[in-house]
Amino acid sequence: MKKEEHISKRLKLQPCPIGKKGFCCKICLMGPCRVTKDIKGVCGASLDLIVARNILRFIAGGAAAHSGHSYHLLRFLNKNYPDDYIKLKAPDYLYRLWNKLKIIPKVRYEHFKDISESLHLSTMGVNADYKDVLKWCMKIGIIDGYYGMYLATELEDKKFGKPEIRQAKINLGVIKPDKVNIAVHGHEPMLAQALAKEAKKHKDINLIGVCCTGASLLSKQGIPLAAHFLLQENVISTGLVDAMVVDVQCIMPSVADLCECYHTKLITTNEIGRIPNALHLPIETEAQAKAVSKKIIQIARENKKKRTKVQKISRQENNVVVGFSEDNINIGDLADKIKHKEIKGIIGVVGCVNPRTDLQLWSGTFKKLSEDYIILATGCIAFEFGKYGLLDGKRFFHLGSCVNNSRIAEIFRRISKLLNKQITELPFLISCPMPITEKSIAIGFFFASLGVDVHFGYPFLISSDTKVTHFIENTLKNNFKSKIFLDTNPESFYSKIKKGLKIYS
Ligand code: BF8
Repeated sequence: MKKEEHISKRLKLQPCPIGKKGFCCKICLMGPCRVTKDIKGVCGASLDLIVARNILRFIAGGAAAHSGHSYHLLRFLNKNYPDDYIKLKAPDYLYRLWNKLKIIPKVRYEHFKDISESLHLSTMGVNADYKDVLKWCMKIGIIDGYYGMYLATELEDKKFGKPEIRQAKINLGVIKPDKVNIAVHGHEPMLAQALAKEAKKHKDINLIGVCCTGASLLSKQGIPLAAHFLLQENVISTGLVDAMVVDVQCIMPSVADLCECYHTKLITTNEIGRIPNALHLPIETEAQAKAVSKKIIQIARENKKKRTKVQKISRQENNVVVGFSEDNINIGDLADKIKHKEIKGIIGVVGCVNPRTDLQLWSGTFKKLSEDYIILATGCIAFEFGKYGLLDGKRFFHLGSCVNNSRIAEIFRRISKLLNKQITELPFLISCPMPITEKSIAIGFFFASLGVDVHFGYPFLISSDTKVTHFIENTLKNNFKSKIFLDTNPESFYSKIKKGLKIYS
């Protein structure tokens, strides 16, 4: 079968309806067990236990990715972080609560052990108490927030600078036919930043971003962002991209297939991110990043001569305002607006753009909600807002990549401090309307631990009426004063949120 045909067939794959609900246990080889409320797994695991374990394993995957990101940065920069990192970053009252609940790591690098333990306890025959498993979900959510997102954001800001507010361009139109186009894709900025520095010296080089490596360059240097997750294949199928340089996370294995259909040279740069037939140029130090950047420019320049299949696909370009952070957004003004009820609240819209959802409808929903709410956006969904002309820096604020969700948490923390309230007492909401990855679920649990209600718009293992659903919608409130809820219908979500936050409480 031709590769192009294979790609179109992929899009028709339907998800397993049982797995989608979280009702499938494939932790041991007596299964996979497809359980119901009445039928337990072969080992006797109940539906609730299986759903809870599946959620925990999802969050562990997300926290491992974010913590791996910050660990790679620490290694690259030859740095360490304080043992009491969470104590330094979290509000005191939350730190005391988490301490009481015994859900925070205390020893340096203990978070990796906790992620490992979460896999251990959710393996067959260890923890059979679904409520305790869900407590671990909160613990790993906190780890994701601080040892993943906060730490990565802080290290990146210190090394590569804080974002600056500026006009910039996004979408496939930033790929220039007359230039050598090099796309950087993934999440970690170490090689991308070195390449950005090097590319500046060459007039014929057009550096463009994809996904969160791109969102990070966009917010810090205004480097054009060509695509979010869903458009990554389109970047290659323009036939204009001479090298695609990838690091880790959200790189579809299909990009390798597409690079075989076009002239694009695929280059992997992280030791854990290998792709068959790609050129592997791993970097671990600044000197290596510099040397590899020079080499990539040479390779891409040579490769431009091999362009054969330039496609006439729509390559739109959108103007956006980017570069917001917890330091340059007007926190005092936001606090005042909340206090005087000039806005109904702030919604952090985070995460991915899932092709199984209606992207346009969700974007339209947040556009309507922006009449009453300030919208803080990160990651792929921020790109999607930019496509619809919403990233104006007035009602919609672009805060960077997905690890930069810590900026949203920090803005919530600072506003609550200014208003002398707890985070949970203020009209804040996190919405992840179109999640794809494990990371987006981990992010949701992190915000729930801060006392913020969290909305998911696509069923991720909590789609049905189980005790787990009830627990995360109701029992979380006892300790964390937050809830995690599902609403897959943009219209019903809109009409509920329109009335004001905490409507679900
Ligand atoms: O971390 S929004 S598809 S690119 S996971 Fe991935 Fe989702 Fe995009 Fe960035 Ni975040």
